[in-house]
Amino acid sequence: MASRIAITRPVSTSIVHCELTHLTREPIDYSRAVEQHAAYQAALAALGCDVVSAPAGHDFPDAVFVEDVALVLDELAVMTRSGAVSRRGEADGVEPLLARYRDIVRIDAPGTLDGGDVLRVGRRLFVGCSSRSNANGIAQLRALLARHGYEVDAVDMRGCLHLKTAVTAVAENTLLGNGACVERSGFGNVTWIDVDPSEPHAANALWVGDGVIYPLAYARTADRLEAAGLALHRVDASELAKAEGGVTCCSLILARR
Ligand code: CIR
Repeated sequence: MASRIAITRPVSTSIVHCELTHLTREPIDYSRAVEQHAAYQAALAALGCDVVSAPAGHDFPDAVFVEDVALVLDELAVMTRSGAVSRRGEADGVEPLLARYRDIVRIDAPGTLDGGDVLRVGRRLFVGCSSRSNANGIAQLRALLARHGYEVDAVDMRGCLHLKTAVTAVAENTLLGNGACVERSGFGNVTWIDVDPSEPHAANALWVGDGVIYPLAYARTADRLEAAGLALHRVDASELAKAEGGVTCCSLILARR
């Protein structure tokens, strides 16, 4: 039995109707997206996760982006409330599965929060002030987690959908980021790796155990990560990238307790 569980969710047949904020709509090849998602699940398994799938939510175009519906910590899971109204029903398909592994608490109206806006660095949670996560949602998160010893810091960001579009953790206390979207000084005393300037969308990487799942599209930033000694598992994530999704978005990673 693996020490981690990765919760994923199938690509919805309605994915072409996904939310888009910063991208222009392009055709998405559903079969190709499904194949790429399967390869992503295989990468999670190769990195030591038991991969479990929540039931498909074909009525919800963005359901594959399961990261956004919850924040999972060792102590509990927080069901979020997306700032995108079209995504609010997604949680119903994931919560019963998550409840097998964690006690559940939730963000209530008028708060909004997307999991993609929450970056954990040890006991600090950085939360992007975005179109999806508002001040009330961030304040609720702070109140829910204070008793578990987490500090919650709101982070200003610009020009990107979620905080983790702009910055992700790639190793202990090590962040990969795009300084055009976030101020690196806001993240304290960490090792910071900049994306290559020619690859502004390259900051979304998924650190799992000893490896990092990373898109094939960003060769120059991949070179920087490998030069820093990181073991990359490269995946083709091009179809879901057209839906403004990256590699963190398609799973919830839980330590098995
Ligand atoms: C959305 O706009 O909600 C989806 N089309 C993409 C969500 C990507 N999720 C993430 O970055 N955590």
